[in-house]
Amino acid sequence: MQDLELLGVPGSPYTRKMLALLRYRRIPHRMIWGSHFEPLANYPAPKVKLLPTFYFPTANGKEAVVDSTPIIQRLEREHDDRKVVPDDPLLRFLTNLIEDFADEWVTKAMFHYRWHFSEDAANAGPLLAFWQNLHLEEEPARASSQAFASRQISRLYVVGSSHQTARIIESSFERLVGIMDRIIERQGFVLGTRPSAGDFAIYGQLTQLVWVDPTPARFVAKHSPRLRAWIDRTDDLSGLQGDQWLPRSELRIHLGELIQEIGRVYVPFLIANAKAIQEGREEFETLIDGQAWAQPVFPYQAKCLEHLRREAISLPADVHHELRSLFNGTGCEKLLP
Ligand SMILES: N[C@@H](CCC(=O)N[C@@H](CS)C(=O)NCC(=O)O)C(=O)O
Repeated sequence: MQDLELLGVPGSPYTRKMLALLRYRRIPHRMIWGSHFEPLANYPAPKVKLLPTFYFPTANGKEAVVDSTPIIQRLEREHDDRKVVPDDPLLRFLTNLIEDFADEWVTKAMFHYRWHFSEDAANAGPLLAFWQNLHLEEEPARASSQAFASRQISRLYVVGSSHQTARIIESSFERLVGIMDRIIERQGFVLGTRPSAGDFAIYGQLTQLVWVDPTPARFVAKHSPRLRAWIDRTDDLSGLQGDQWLPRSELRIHLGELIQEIGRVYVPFLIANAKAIQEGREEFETLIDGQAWAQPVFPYQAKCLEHLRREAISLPADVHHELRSLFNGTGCEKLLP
C-alpha cells in the first residue's frame, strides 16, 4: 500500500492532531511540511484550502481531502488495528463529543492566546512565516510575519475572542488543565489506558498552548508539568501498549468533570450559534458561564450540533438512558432528544 501523504504546518493544531494519530495507529505516512501558499506540483488542490490536507491514493492519482473528523472516521474504516473510536456506542458518543469540544471550543483558547496578548503575538508572527518557508530572508520574513499577525489579529473576533470574552476563554482553559491533569493521573487518557480521537483532538490544540505560546505555556508549566509530559509523549505513541477502554461503571468518576466543563461552555455556545443561524442572523450574543459572549455565527459549528444530535437520536434506549443520567445537571443533557 502507498504511504498516506499529508500537508501541514507545525503550528496547526489539526495537523499535529492527525500526525500523532497516524503515528499511534502505525499507518505508514509522509508528512509534507508546507501550506497552500506555495502549491505542490502534481498534487490536486482541495475544495477548501485547510491544513492538514490529506492526499489519499486513488486508482489514477490522488484525492485531496480536508477536515480531520471525517478523515479519522475514514481511517477507522480502512485500517483495523489500534482504533481510536470505541465500538461501545456510549463511549463512541463521548469520544465524538470530546473531539468536537477540543476542535471547536479549545481552539478558541489556542487562537486567543496566540494573538490576544502582545508578547504571544510577537512570538507567533515570525514562527508562522518560517513554518511555511525556512528559507525566507530577513526582510521578506519580517513582512510575512507582520502580514500574518495583522491578518490573524483582525480575525480574533471570528472565534469570539475579545476583551469582553477573554476571561471566559482563559478560565475554561485553566480549568481544562486541571481536569486533564487528573484524567492523566488516573488512566492516562480520556477514555481509558488507550487514546481516543478525543485525546488526539485535545492534544492537537494543547501542542500550541504548551509548546508555542508563552502565556499559556507558563500556566501549564506552573500548574501541570504532568500535562506537559503527556503532550510530549502523545506526540508519538507508536509503541504504546495500553489497550483498555473504560468500563461504563467508571465513566462518571473519570469523565464527570470534563462533561461538566463541556456543558458549562461548549453546549451553550453550540445552541446559541445554531439558533442564530436558524433565525437568519449574522451575529449572536448569549451568556456563557454566566458572562456575556458575542461573535459572528459559524455555520460549520451548527453542523457539529446537528451531527451530535443525530447520533444521540440513533442510540439504543439503554445507552440513551445512561447518557442522560451521566449528563443530568451538566448542561450536556441539552444535546439529547
Ligand atoms: N475542521 C478542520 C479545521 C482545519 C483548520 O481550520 N485548519 C486551519 C489551520 S490550523 C486552516 O487551514 N485555516 C485556513 C487559514 O488559516 O487560511 C479540521 O478538523 O481539520
